[in-house]
Amino acid sequence: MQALVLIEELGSIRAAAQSMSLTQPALTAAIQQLEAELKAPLLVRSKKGVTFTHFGQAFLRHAKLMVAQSRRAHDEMAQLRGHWEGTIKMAVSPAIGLGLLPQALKQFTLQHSEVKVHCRDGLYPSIAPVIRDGTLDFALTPVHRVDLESDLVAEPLYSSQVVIVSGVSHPLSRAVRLAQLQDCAWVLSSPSRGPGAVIEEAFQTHGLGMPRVTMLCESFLALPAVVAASDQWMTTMPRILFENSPFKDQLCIVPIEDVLPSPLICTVRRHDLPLTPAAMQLVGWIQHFALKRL
Ligand code: TSU
Repeated sequence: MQALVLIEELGSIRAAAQSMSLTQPALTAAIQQLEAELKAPLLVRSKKGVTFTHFGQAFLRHAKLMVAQSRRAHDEMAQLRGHWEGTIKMAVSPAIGLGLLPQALKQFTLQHSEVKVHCRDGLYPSIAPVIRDGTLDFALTPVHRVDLESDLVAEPLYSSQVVIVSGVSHPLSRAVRLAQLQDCAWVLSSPSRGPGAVIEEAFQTHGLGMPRVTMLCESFLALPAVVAASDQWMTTMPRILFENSPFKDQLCIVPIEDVLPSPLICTVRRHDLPLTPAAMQLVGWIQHFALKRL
């Protein structure tokens, strides 16, 4: 199962075998044995590489969950014995990555330097599949609680402050009402249901119909640069991202007086996968710094 997960992650049987310190023929034989047991082909090998069959894809969903569960079980047993080791896998929104995470990680690693932390960018709902398949222990991301899928749980941390941002020479960079921005071209930083689409909600609340979205830029590294380079686009971003942007000189906050939605940042995890003690401690530090902000 571990091998199948690695084959998908690394894209080849050879790379998976190498990462498991096995020879390629040994790994191929193990997979053939599994295929015989399951009476179904899992992989198609060709000169171009390896792909998963329909059976393989179905089996991979179980394999991912079991591999992740087994990692958590080992980590939890070690941590309960007082050996603080293992891995925490998480995703964070940009506001968390720039705000609470650095302080929380500093405190956490002072106590538990042997626990590895894997951290990646991610927003709900795009991140939901990798929480669901067990790849991630949790994500720190805005969620509309009414919108949360039933196999996940969300615990609120704090509300993120959103600002509307344009390039300094955008003709409407000094606008004060949302209605003035009705004909603007918008760059969204996430699809609908994600926090990058708050402008859709804001327009609806103010009876303005839908904003004219001309670009979806899901990279928060590229977003400030893209908007700074043009006098055409408006976007929304967490205030902390604007404040820390290397393009801040070429950007400005549009001083809109209408109230904008404040996405509620939550800890999101599978409802049936409790956090390991180490993951709980890291979340505890994040909650600690979130409370200090209130
Ligand atoms: S954040 O999730 O709070 O970082 C966030 C991202 C994007 C937008 C608002 C808030 C537009």
